[in-house]
Amino acid sequence: MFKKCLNEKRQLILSFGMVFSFYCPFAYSQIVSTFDTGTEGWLIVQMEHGFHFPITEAMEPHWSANEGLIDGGIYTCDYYKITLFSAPTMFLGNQTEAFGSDLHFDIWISYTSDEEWPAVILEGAAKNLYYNMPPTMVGNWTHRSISLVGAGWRKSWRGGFATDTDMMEVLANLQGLYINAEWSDTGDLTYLDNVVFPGIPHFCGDQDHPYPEVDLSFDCRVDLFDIAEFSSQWSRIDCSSDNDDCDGADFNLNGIIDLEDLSMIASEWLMCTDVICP
Ligand SMILES: [Ca+2]
Ligand SMILES: [Ca+2]
Ligand SMILES: [Ca+2]
Ligand SMILES: [Ca+2]
Repeated sequence: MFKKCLNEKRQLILSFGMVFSFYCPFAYSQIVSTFDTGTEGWLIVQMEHGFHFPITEAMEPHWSANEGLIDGGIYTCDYYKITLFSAPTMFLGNQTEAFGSDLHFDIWISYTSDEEWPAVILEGAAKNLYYNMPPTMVGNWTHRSISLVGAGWRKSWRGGFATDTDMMEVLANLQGLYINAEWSDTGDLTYLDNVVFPGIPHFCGDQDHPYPEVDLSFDCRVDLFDIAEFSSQWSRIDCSSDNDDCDGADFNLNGIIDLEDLSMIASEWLMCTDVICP
């Protein structure tokens, strides 16, 4: 048995068996996180007791170069009421192409209360879907494969079963993909590796999520960060291609930064074109 989260790392390293996973040949586009060199944008988030939304906290997971199933992996202790791994925006947005395919991942848990809990939660624009499973064996990497169809999914932790239509609806505007890191009533220490999602990678700046015209910070949002960058260029009269049109702040390309450019920010104020927008 493992007693505490971080105190037991030595024991964990010794216990890591190499249980390799097998995936089907890749016939469609997919999004993959193998964590070989870092956390790849994943977060640890908090859900309320009972696996209720909203998500109320977030932080970066721990990363280890050699404690994944293969090379690097991410892990978390039991930091929150309910602690979950949260996928980056690349996994989100319109993922209807993923319908009918399988989500894969490898997970390693340290503690269990031997109860069935949500293994994966999908957050949609108007509804959420939960896939309950018993815990994996403590101290063993276990491969999980979960079908992205209605069957087997529920509309809340203990709620009614979902239909294919529910799954299509959620995948059409996927707002969150969460893999549960809580498998014990007491402390947890959970590792994750090799997440394979059969969808299309989405990110700010791609064809479906272009930068707003006045997005100087290139985050697909027009907000105070852009105002800050714009202010640093204010009243310049030397904008040209030599200085990238005053680092992009000369929106109307007339060589000067003035109220006309500011009014263009105003016209796009709070615009969001990101994969997830508030
Ligand atoms: Ca890895
Ligand atoms: Ca716990
Ligand atoms: Ca911006
Ligand atoms: Ca101008």
